[in-house]
Amino acid sequence: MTEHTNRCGAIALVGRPNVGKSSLLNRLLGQKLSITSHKAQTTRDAIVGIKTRDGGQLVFVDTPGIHDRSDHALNRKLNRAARAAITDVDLAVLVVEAVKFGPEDALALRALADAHAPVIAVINKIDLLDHKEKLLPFLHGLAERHSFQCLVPVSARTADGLDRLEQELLARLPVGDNWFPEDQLTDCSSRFLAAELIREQLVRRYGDELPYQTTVTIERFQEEPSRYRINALIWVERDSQKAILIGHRGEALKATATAARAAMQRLFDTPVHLELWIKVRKGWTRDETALRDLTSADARL
Ligand SMILES: Nc1nc2c(ncn2[C@@H]2O[C@H](COP(=O)(O)OP(=O)(O)OP(=O)(O)O)[C@@H](O)[C@H]2O)c(=O)[nH]1
Ligand SMILES: [Mg+2]
Repeated sequence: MTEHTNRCGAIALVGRPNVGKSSLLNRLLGQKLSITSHKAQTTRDAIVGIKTRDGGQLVFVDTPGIHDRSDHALNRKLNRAARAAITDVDLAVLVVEAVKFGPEDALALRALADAHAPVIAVINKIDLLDHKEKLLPFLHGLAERHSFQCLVPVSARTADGLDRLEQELLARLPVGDNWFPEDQLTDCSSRFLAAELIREQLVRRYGDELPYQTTVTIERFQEEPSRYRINALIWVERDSQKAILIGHRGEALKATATAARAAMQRLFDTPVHLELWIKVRKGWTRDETALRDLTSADARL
């Protein structure tokens, strides 16, 4: 009986911004799916990543970082998206950074405790620890904050600890058939993923220069026999931001497009023709309606 047991369930990756939730997902999947950067609040929507292996299927939900800023409509939307993703999962992973635990980590833990999901604590970035002996007291402190299922130190960068994490996760999922075909990576549409890969370049290149992150919509996504033809719009708030993104003689925009196109070709495994345009729309990060219009167009399938 036991050797044929198959398990399947949803696992939310939750934590404050920048702890490495999306990096962890990509490393677990063995494929870059969710965008990452050194800037906080890179992930904006719940992203589903599916890992099928011997013994079952792990359906991960990467979530926006939970934070304590509610000044912008966008900030409120990110917290709502993270909390919504927690409500319906079989298991949650609280991702924290070794050896840091601050008010936003506490906020994320509280959201998980409120949702009554069983929680595994993952302590990421152990590769950065200069003194490994700092880890044990940190684990003890963490264990006192919540009755975690278990605590697993890992590094998304080096993959240290990830085999154990996967085993701990799978063992706690409900017995049942797989939800998705074994070769399916995500339920996100290719349009959505294309927009994300453009946004990744913007966050990485201009995260420090633009006062707030920009958004991207896909105007055209055509799957031709030999390539994908993609036209995308980058929305910014001011003409000065548009000028930064275009750069001298369009060089900056060209570099952004080239990098995004390369990432798309890797993910879609097909040649991509990409056209990027920039439009100015004032005040969208503060305006709930504009935000809905802009972010719903490229939602998942
Ligand atoms: N050294 C080290 N860096 C890591 C590790 N995991 C992630 N990072 C880095 O941490 C930064 C944030 O990673 P993300 O995966 O984007 O973090 P996130 O938690 O998804 O962030 P938000 O989407 O903003 O909530 C990036 O610069 C990563 O390269 C790790 O194990 N070790
Ligand atoms: Mg993320």
